Amino acid sequence: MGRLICISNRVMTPDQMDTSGGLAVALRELLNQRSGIWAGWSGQVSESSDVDVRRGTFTSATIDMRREEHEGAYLGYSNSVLWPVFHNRLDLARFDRNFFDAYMAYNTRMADMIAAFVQPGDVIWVHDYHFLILGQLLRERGITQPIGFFLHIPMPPPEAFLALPEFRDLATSLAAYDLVGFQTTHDVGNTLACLRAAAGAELLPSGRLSISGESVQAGSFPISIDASFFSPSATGTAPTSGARYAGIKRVLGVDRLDYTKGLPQKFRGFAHLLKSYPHFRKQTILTQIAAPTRESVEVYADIRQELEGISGSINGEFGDVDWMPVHYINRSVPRKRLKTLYRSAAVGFVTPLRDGMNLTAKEYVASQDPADPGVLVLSRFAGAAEELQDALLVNPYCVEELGDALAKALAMPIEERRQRHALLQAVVSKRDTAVWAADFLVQLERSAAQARSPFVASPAA
Ligand code: ADQ
Repeated sequence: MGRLICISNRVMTPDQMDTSGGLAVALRELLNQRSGIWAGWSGQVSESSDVDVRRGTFTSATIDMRREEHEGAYLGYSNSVLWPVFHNRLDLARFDRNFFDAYMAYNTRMADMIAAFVQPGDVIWVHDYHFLILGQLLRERGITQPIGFFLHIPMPPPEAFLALPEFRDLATSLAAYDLVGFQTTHDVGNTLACLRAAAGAELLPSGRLSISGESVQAGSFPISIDASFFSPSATGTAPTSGARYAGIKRVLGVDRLDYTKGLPQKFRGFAHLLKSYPHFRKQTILTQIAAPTRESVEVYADIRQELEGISGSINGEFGDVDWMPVHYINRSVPRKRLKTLYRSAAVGFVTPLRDGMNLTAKEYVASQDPADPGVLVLSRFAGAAEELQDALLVNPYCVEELGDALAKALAMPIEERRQRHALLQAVVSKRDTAVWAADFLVQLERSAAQARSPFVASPAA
């Protein structure tokens, strides 16, 4: 088996013991097994061109971003253009030609660094929207090894994709990969529609997509979590969800503080519950953990202020000396604490307006006591909804629907809670992140072999 080279925006170094998430754990395991290289951003902004290489059970290779790249490629093109457009928020996109130039410049420097490492037999796996065009830049440097790409965020419909001034370049650059992976079958459908509209792509009888004389395989690989970490039978787990917050049922939200996560609507949905179902007053609280993120992008500062305003007004309207309905915590919490919180919550309230997958939904399910599980209320527009059909699925834009779903969840009989949870748990525990990554890599090598086989019809044949 050849070495694996992973490229993602943030990177773990071999000396970093504390892995913050399931994906980091899974990638580290894979890289250990395949004496791989993890390449990306060091997290530092400087004018240095040095590559920081650290060797351990795997190797990390990182570069600093130059100030112009940080502003133009990272805060600019990645997070103020691609992120809003791919989440169908054209109104929040900031189109600026300099952003794309900086994105190209940063991807080019990353391609140069990786090209210097690649050896025969290596397999390359590029992650996410920060590096959409990296595959093409690697091909231009003569790299013929298998290259796969996985998009962690949703693929937009063509109406949004075509609003990107660079839509043609982005669409054709995907043809450089052997495999492009998405979170859901819906994303794969959008990809086909976008590539058709942007670059005249066609679906070949082999199932591959042909774009500008090249062919690429597209597939759905729903990402999962490290379910065993969250399992209630794991050591160090808190009391069951039966022992609720002093007799009060907790509705829990855990999100990055991002406009895609639908937090204002979520808060208003909770207010609707208190207004329309007054018997739940003093019987329930909403705990919202919201980790600050991308604070130097203006819209992120706006949403923070908006949420402080809404939570204050709900507490002002409904709160009492002995009960505050909204507990809004504006920071990140350690994963062990998160597990305890998930376990103690009667309802997992996960209502993004749009989300690639949403790992919180899966983590909540995995943390429940099967004998007395809580209820997952989940947005239809989270990628996770494609698999988690037995959650209470809601329209996250409709505040009344959110409040009604909470009322239903809080009153749900134990038999129904157990039944729904068993079905959801079966999905979550079926494939963990390690299985997800292994599936992707098997498909990648298969697709690369198919593309290089003289017996497979090429698009021109
Ligand atoms: P994110 O948008 O970051 O990821 P999500 O899938 O919810 O969204 O993952 C967040 C992770 O961070 C979860 O593991 C969660 O536990 C943790 N987290 C969130 N808020 C936290 C807090 N306040 N404190 C501590 N931990 C917190 C992107 C895409 C998603 C996709 C993932 C993985 O936007 O759609 O599911 O990548 O592919």
